[in-house]
Amino acid sequence: MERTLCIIKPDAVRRNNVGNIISMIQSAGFTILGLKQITISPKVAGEFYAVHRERPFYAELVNFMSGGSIVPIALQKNNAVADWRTLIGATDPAEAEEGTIRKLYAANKGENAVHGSDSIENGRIEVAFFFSELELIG
Ligand code: 3AN
Repeated sequence: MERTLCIIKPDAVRRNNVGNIISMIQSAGFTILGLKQITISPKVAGEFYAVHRERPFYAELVNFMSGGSIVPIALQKNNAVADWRTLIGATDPAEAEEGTIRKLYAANKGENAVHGSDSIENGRIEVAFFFSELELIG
């Protein structure tokens, strides 16, 4: 079964939207395999977003993601990666469809409430970045 990684980002945690977002995840039929609230260092945030190392927003992104609590959630579902991307909406909330998580809860392109893996392969890699198999329900 396909896996994808959700991260509820510091902006959404700060605005107390964790419960609302989890409710949307469950209503959409995802199985939550693992979930925790943590803070990460700039080094760990930098590793997670290493693919964006050359992008102009990299330092801002690392600073933002290590600047408050985050809630990584391992999700499972048929077609989990694409269905989660559909539910979260476009990177820029101004372009996100009505009813999507980013339309409802994101402030801007940088502080955009949630993360979603962009491929099946990255879904597996990113779930493993935050969770050991022992932390995931079988
Ligand atoms: P997505 O999160 O929709 O997959 P990506 O992979 O293009 O979007 O970007 C990863 C993260 O980098 C975004 N979630 C966002 O936090 C940040 N980001 C993307 N574009 C910008 C930008 N123009 N300015 C600031 N931050 C950005």
